[in-house]
Amino acid sequence: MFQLEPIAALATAPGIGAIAVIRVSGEGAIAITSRIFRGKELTRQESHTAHFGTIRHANGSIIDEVLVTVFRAPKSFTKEDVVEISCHGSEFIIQQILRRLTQEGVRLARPGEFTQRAFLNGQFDLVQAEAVADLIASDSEASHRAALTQLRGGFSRQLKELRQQLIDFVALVELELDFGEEDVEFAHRDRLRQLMIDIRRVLHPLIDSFSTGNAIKNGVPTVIVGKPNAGKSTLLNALLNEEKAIVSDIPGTTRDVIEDELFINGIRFRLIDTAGLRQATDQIEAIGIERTQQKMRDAALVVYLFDGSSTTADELTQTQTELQQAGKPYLLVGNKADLMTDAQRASIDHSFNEENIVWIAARDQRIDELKAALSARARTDAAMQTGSAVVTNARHYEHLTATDEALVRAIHGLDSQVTPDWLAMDLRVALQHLGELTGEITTDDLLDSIFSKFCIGK
Ligand SMILES: Nc1nc2c(ncn2[C@@H]2O[C@H](COP(=O)(O)OP(=O)(O)OP(=O)(O)O)[C@@H](O)[C@H]2O)c(=O)[nH]1
Ligand SMILES: [Mg+2]
Repeated sequence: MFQLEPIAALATAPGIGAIAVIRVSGEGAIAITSRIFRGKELTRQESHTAHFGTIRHANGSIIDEVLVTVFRAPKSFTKEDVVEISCHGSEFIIQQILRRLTQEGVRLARPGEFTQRAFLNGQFDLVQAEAVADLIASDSEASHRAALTQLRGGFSRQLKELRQQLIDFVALVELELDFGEEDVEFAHRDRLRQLMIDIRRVLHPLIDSFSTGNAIKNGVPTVIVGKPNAGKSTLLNALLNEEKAIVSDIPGTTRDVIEDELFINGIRFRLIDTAGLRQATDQIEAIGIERTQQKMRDAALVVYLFDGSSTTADELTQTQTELQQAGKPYLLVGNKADLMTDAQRASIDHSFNEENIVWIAARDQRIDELKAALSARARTDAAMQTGSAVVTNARHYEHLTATDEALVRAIHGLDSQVTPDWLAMDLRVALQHLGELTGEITTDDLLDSIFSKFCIGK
């Protein structure tokens, strides 16, 4: 296996820790480490073995006691010779060891360079390489699950196979071109159409999953709306457990949108408190209400909060109709349950027997039922539930949609019996996008832009 020049970097987080790991990869990694290590001769050790010893300055004085693990090509992360030096987690020791390595001809690694080598040596495809970065950055159960699914092959394996079949067809279509005027058809049109339909069937759930993917990465945008004084700001504060928004009994207190993040059962929500909906009394309030409406349009979920002690069932029915017309998923949440009698509550529940109303008392922190309802809503999203592949990356999304558009054009071309050269052109576009997606087609610029977003040592 071809190996590139040796590189090294700290693989663990910078700062003080019990142990730090320095990774060395590339041609001569084992021999070079052996030169600065006193213990067993590393070049004679088997792959996947760990050895205790010391790292020394050129003059023989000890820098640290370490444990060195040897991985021989191609059975390593990068598929090159790799050595991992576990030393004590001191900034000073780490710098000394890295300096010793560079004195012996090792270069300091660029961000993502280990993963880039692993990709170039065929350890995994581009989607999986990008999943490594996502996995490191994952900060919730949902984002962790999405990254792990991608790392383990996710959607790219399936797309690669379909792309291969499409390549075979394109070759046949292009063969037809060689016969110019003669009316020959090597590529079976019905089978080609079926293949394109099959590919689109794989693409669509992935394209649709992007909004879920976005929600996993950036939080489910959840907007709290309702009439003034319903208790929206009180609810935001209760959920966040901090006095984020001003609360008062003056209707129209909140004028602007207030946002913050919250994790509920491993799902990230982006909560948005808004100005109460009513006929505005001044210009500033009018702007605030316009913003509320904009946030409602952008949200994935609308929490409609009403004051249960002063809202009639008829008013609520009217609100419900409006929410249904807006076409957004919503939750009806009755606040100030503490001010209501059981009979009052039962009467509203009764007129809404088809739909559950979540009852809370935001001021008293009685909001558990709402928390459960929020996470249940997010989890009913099929992709989050089953752990099926979810597209979280805008680059993937763009290639998926571009592939789909090219296939639509090609199918349309088949229907109107375009000439093989037109057909071949659209198919080539689809192949190009599929190839760039999985990394079968790459450019240096693309790789640099992807891997430079990684951290050093990865
Ligand atoms: N009794 C009772 N009062 C509540 C409850 N939640 C909120 N309030 C009171 O209702 C009043 C209005 O609360 P806010 O949170 O400011 O209402 P809002 O919906 O943000 O109002 P605007 O910002 O004006 O649209 C305040 O006096 C709160 O203390 C509750 O669960 N029970
Ligand atoms: Mg408010």
